[in-house]
Amino acid sequence: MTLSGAAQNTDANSVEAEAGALTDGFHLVIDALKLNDINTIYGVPGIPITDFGRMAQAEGMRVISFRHEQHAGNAAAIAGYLTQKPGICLTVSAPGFLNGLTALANATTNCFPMILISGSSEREIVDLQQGDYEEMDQLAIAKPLCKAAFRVLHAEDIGIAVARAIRAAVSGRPGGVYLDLPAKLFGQTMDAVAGAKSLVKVIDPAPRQLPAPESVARALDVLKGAKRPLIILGKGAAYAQCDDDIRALVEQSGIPYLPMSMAKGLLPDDHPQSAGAARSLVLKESDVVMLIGARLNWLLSHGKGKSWGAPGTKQFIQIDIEPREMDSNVEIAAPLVGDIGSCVAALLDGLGGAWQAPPAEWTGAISEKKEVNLARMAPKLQNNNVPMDFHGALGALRTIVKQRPDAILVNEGANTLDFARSIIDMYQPRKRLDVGTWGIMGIGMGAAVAAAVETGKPVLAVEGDSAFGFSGMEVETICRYKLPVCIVVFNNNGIYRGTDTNPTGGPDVATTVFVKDARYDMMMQAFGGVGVHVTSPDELTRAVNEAMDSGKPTLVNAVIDENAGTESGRIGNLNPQSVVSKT
Ligand code: ADP
Ligand code: TZD
Ligand code: MG
Repeated sequence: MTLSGAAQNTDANSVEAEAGALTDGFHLVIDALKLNDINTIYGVPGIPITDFGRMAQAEGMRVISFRHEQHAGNAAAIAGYLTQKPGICLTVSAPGFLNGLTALANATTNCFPMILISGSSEREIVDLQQGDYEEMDQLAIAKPLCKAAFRVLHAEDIGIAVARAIRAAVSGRPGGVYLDLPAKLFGQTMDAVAGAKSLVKVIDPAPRQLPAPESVARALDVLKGAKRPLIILGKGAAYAQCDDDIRALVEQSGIPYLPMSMAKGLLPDDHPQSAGAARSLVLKESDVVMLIGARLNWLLSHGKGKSWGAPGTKQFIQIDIEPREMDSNVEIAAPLVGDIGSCVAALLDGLGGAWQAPPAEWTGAISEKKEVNLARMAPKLQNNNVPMDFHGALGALRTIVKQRPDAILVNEGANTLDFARSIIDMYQPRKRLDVGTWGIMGIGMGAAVAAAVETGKPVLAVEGDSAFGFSGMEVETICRYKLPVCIVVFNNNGIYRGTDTNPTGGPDVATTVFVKDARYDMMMQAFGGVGVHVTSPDELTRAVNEAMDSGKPTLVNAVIDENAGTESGRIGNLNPQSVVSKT
């Protein structure tokens, strides 16, 4: 990764200073970030960080101002995921900080490196609770929600604090870090030469962590004993950026693999070894499962229960940098603790010539199942119904993504998410950004902005109408920075469906229903972007292709049959049921 650079840390000599000149807290923070190759800030201005943002821009940093801190924070998290450098989110004190905190907690949950930098009010007043402007003990509140939290009181400590924040965010299991900068710190001055010397360029911020040889041997033993092996690739594997080795391991071992949603495209979804279209079969029938950067959380039914077949019939190998992840839900027969790059390289080394590909019975059964499922799906994806159903609309987008494999897909919603995840194939690593571990709504526009800013590639955001609403105001941000983002709102008049009614027959509409036939496209037009209203898959195809060719900020309001969705998409089983009443 770029942060580590050459090992030329010593005295921060890349920041030059004139003898006798002064520097201050503002400039030391900026210089500390730049020294560590961090050149982009996502935030919202206000007291006490308005001037900091201005100065950062004046010093050549890219400062992207949002309309709400949560979306700036989500952008920072996605920037971290895409680049392996911590994304920076900058907020004002108390309320701005709290708005950013959701994103910080979400980043930590997803193992994305980011740093939330918030201005804060004066320590003396906060600690005596004397009612300062936006008073809050932010450090204490942030601590349980992130990997590490630091406060800086003296300008000469800024260099080391930024270095610690960077290292905490990206080393080991990546996550969110909070950096508390009280207003007074920014104005503190110090000798510029001493200031430059106080900065730290982090050497090797995310050191390789090699797996123990005996752990590698154990993992290979378990793998070799398998009759029905399966590899599960998670977003940790995508984050690790060792794409070629992962592909080599899958292909040389001949083992079928299942990508978790953000690992789609790490190998192309049309790869012959992909078991994506035979998910239930492989989860149930496999006898050895190797997890690479994927946790056995709710997304994998905790490795237990019906979806995994009879208890005790499966052995797990798990590759993860976090030792405490092992045995979190079920026994891990072969824990392989280390960074994915090193672990996969060690396994590749150990496969050697004696490796036997999995039995044809197993791979054949998977291929058969895939064919049946894909053949069943194909005609649905080609329907040209008006109003559109999810299959017809997503069939159109699936073709567009196939033709534009380097575009980044952002995806959130319930039905809009669940159907898109299985219907839209991905072809390149780290091209799919979605609701992640929490299944959180509201990541959409932050993720879209960061994807465009960090990669310069076109972005296609496929959004449920509810999901879009959580960050919808950021269409102004997208227009303001003229980002190549095409948003498609799957407008089914509400959450899951637009058809619910108020059980009392009273004047309020049902809790899941929105204004009928809303024109989200006009929101984009309000800020000078392109807004298009479409009702058929053909119109949708035309509008999205046009947007992606032009690179102009575009919002396509795609009318979806309000009857088409199901409750909670595909996770309705997680809803608690009342035994008393059923409405
Ligand atoms: P998914 O949701 O795709 O299943 P998770 O977020 O549950 O993925 O799991 C990602 C896992 O990857 C985490 O347990 C994290 O510790 C691990 N991880 C992240 N980066 C690395 C890395 N470079 N090396 C090893 N493990 C990693
Ligand atoms: N709030 C947050 C922050 N995250 C959530 N996941 C939810 C609320 C609950 N929720 C879901 O899990 S999906 C969803 C909500 C509100 C919206 C689904 O409606 P949609 O998608 O319009 O986005 P479909 O296509 O109509 O199903
Ligand atoms: Mg909806």
